[in-house]
Amino acid sequence: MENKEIAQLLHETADLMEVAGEDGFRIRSYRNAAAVIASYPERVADIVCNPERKVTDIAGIGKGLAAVLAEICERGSFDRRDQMLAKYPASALELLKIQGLGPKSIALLYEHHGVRNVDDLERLCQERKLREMPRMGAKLEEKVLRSIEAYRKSAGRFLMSFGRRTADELMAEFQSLGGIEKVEAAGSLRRGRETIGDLDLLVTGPGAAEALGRLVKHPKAQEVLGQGVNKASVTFGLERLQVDVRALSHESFGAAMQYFTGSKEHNVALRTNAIKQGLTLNEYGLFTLEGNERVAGASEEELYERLGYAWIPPELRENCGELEAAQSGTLPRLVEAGDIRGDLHMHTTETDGRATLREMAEAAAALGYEYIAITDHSKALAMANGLDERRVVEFAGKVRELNRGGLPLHVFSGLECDILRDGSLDIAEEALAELDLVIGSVHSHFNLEGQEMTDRFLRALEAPSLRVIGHATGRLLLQREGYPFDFERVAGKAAERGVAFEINASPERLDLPSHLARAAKRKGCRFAISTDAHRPSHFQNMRFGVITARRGWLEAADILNTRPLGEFASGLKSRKPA
Ligand code: DGT
Ligand code: CA
Ligand code: CA
Ligand code: ZN
Repeated sequence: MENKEIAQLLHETADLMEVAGEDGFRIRSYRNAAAVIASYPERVADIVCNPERKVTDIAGIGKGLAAVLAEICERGSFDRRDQMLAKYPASALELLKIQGLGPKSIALLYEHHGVRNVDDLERLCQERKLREMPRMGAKLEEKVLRSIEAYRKSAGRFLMSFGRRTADELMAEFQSLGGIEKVEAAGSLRRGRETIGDLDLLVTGPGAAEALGRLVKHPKAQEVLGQGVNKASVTFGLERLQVDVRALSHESFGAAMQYFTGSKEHNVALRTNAIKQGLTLNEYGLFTLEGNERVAGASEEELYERLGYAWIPPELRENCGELEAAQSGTLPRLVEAGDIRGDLHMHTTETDGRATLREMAEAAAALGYEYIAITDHSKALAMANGLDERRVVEFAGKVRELNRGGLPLHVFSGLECDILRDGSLDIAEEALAELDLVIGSVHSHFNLEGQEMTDRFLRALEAPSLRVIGHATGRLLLQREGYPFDFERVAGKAAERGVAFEINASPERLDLPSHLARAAKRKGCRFAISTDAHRPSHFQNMRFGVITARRGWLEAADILNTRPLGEFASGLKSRKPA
């Protein structure tokens, strides 16, 4: 069992105990252990099974938890969890994901109205009975109904990063079987959507049939949904992500990649165009309507070419103008991971990051970056020990000092400065002027009306030192919708003021969303793709930011951190980014 799976069992149990109103100490110890295990560098299950190791040597794991872990590794559950599940069904867990309801309310609704799942809760709201409960009211009832709708939209979907990890794991296993000519991910993962519904893998080669067998017998396969000669489907891992694997002949591989990459809308438009040319397109190839002769199929390139299109990067295949552009030779040259020369948003032990300034700088240098900006939090984020004016000035000095220490990259001093409710920045302009790069972010008062939020951003954009707007919509994928505001107006002003939008590459944010990045580009905006790293390993998330930028049709020239150091530095000084 993987660390993440163990952590999930502990969290789940803690959630249910919270619903049951149990003693907080036990709940906290489960949650702490879950956090420790989730980020532990070794497989904790291996330590549990190894008689020569002691799991209690891990900080945060005591005797009680060691027994729990032994039970989990033996039978995939533990006593306390089973007891809780007997009391509250697993479906009660999804109620905790509805914004506006805490564990106490859920317990109350369960006891008084037998609410056991989201459907029950929705019915209760529609019958206007939630508002009659003590301290709940009509406003909460409306909020809960809205949250249910948002929850349903995201239910059963997974973060792109999780899909990528699972795909990489399975693809490596298939490769190791031998006889695999190609194995690739298609579907929404290949298109770089921020969330995926299921995973679509394609294999070809003499070992392809064996790969299907490997999938259905995989130790992490929970349920086999289907198994045929050319296709197998399972639910995978505790998350029960659906994985479809298809085996194809060499001559059909390109056509299958094209078909199963989608999107459906893109494919429908492409097929319609094929028919106009007397051709028919399916997952096996491109054929003549009369005579059914194969004209293409082994590669996507030949298929698009035969239909009169340039090859279209998967990120653009949403039928949003890419087919027209591919016909007229006007596709953008999308930014690539290799174009990125620095990371412009990260945190250190100065505030809530896990590594020091120097450790972050060295880790970034090891990735080959030419520069980074270190942008810790400002004082409004007291919980994160945000910097006040005095510490901001000191911090700028520390960074100057660091740059004198012979690092192989340049460090810019920065700040992720809170945009307060009224749109003013949290730190006085005098102190901000000491820094190279100020990002402005919203971290509070998410519930403003659209107009007020728009005014808040418009005012923030007046601040002389502001260079970038951080994670502009505030969305948290699968958890929280972004707050509403007039994006077009804010983007218009950002372009005028020479303020760039961040594309936050953290997999649970991917903010700006790609459609807004495209809209902002049309307004003349520039962008920064940044990871918001809180530890060196987070630098790896850059790829997800780049994919999001590509889905927004962005080119290297649109993105500040593709500039060579000198050009980037003079752009910061001259205010108008080049
Ligand atoms: P997802 O899994 O919800 O994140 O989204 P996709 O795009 O991966 O959708 P999925 O897994 O249902 O199908 C993969 C691709 O296969 C899809 O993008 C287009 C193609 N496809 C599947 N079913 C159909 C269909 O009925 N008609 C057409 N034209 N294409 C289909
Ligand atoms: Ca899919
Ligand atoms: Ca699928
Ligand atoms: Zn932030």
